[in-house]
Amino acid sequence: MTLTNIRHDIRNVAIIAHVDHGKTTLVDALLKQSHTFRDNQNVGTLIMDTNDLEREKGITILAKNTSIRHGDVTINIIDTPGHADFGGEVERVLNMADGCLLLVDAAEGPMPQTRFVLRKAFEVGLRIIVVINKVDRAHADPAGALVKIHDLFLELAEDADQLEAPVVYAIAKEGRAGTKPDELAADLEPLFLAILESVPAPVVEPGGFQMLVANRAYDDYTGTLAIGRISRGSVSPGDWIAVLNAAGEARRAKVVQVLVYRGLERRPVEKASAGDIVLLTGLEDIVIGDTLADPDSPDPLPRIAIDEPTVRMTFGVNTSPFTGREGTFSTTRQLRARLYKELETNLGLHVEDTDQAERFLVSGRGELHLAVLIETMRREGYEFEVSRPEAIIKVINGQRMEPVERLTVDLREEHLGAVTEALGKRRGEMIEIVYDSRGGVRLEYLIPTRGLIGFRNSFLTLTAGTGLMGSIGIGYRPWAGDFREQRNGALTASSAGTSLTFGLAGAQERGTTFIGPGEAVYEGMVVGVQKRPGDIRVNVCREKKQSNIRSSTSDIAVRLTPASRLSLEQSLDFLADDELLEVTPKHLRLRKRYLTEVDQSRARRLVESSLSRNS
Ligand SMILES: Nc1nc2c(ncn2[C@@H]2O[C@H](COP(=O)(O)OP(=O)(O)OP(=O)(O)O)[C@@H](O)[C@H]2O)c(=O)[nH]1
Ligand SMILES: [Mg+2]
Repeated sequence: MTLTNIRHDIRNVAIIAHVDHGKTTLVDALLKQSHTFRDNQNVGTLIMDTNDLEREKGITILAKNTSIRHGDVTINIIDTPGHADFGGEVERVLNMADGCLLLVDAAEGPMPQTRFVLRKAFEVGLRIIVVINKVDRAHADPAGALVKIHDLFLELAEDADQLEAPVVYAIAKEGRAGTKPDELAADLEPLFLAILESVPAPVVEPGGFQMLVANRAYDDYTGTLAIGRISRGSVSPGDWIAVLNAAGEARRAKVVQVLVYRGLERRPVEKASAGDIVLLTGLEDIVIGDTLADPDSPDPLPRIAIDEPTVRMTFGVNTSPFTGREGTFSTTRQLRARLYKELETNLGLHVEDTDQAERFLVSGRGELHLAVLIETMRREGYEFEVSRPEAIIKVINGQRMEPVERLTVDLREEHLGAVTEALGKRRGEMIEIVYDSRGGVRLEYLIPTRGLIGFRNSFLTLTAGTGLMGSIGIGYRPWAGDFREQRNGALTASSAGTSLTFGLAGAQERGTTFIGPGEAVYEGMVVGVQKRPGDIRVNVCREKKQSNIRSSTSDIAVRLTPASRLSLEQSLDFLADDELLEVTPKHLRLRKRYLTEVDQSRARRLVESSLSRNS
């Protein structure tokens, strides 16, 4: 008998890439071609993007498992999100895999998140298959993309072995792949072969049961599910195991069910062994990162390392005059409990109490990471208020340090001047500029995270909606110095009431309005943005004076420009330091932190007196 065993019947593969390079589309095709569905079953596209927000935004937010059969082999697949803000999801699940498919869009080439996920894959020691996807795109340049991927490998590989990676070309959307870009098979068989040949079959360590909890799910019938890959031994329903937590304590628990993934389903099994990816029920109070082990050999596995958050904001109890009207959950206790509960599964997130009982500091990996939490909570019925997102500044060895990102921008040459000027003002430092033959330019920047907060809106305006940008945190650098970015002033409601066409028309003479007629407003609510810096108060509830005399002009209907409604992310981008966003299940309302002029001047006096005291 050999001491180690190899599970030739299994391959565990993660799919990693920059956002939108086609991961979930490829999983669709892998599922369909492995006959997971009945022939007449209509499963649609982006099958794995199952939650509502993923469907609406067209992006993957949570990493998910599925499993297919190819011949005698079970291929466990882990789909991951490509957006940098959800990088924590990628870090969390890579330990379940032995290999990964690194997808790269043939037209875009490697992007910032390609670098991040490849580095993480190397760190975990995964074998990599490069998949150059979307070779059907108009400006696809598979050869050019491959050269850049090689450069990236040379830069990131930790040992020479890692430089060897097979390359497969694909059109995920059509479910086709091949080893040459212009000779694709009619199906994904070449990719299946590459997986079977290049992804190592799991090695089974001898010894008692051991598994790291990489994910957690919840089911009304079975309760909490602990998800992970068995690294040693085997497990069966009814087994007693030890749960080893972060504090190094062990407690005993009994496994009720052992489930494995089959396509989109979970199937109970009588036994699962090292190499299998399983879901275990019956274990309450499990935290991601815990080790489950044989009680006779309770050896903990290293907990999952996750990069630190870089952006934070406060979540507070709703203090607007409308508080308690629209949400089901609006108290400090409910808000606090919900935020801390999120930490159980959202590994990239931090939550802290503040010196004010009704405010919490929530830190994440980027604006979108926090925006998704806000949107999820409002859909659950919570109402609260949030402050402007800010970069997390640290003092390291007495020096003020701030998070810096590597930014990649693709734009048309005619927008180059405007964008480089805007990035320069935000302390961006250009490190590379590449012109292509079609009038496109790619820029690489190092830029403080601070400079990117609120930049996306202006970037889209500066490039007339044609620009692409992606960034990824690269760590802390010395503070790059102050910069002032002046937003135009807010139009704030001067009194409470219901907005009227006449009043809004008056406001529109001063700028753009965010609300339409017939909406409830309160004093200090931000109802629009004016054309220059400095807030102005407007009475959007003003009625037209009634007069008995019909004049030829007074009856001319007032024409309103439709309200320009801000989405959640646009609202977060818009916020100034002295403003808050009120979030309820029904509305997003921008407001001044201090609603009335009296409160504003009192707050200003307080700041001034504390400044003069400190000076
Ligand atoms: N032309 C072309 N488009 C593709 C191909 N594969 C995927 N797409 C399209 O690319 C877009 C993004 O695809 P997704 O599968 O959602 O990308 P993803 O990598 O899962 O994105 P995230 O999970 O958000 O990181 C979709 O509109 C797909 O239809 C392809 O081979 N060719
Ligand atoms: Mg996806």
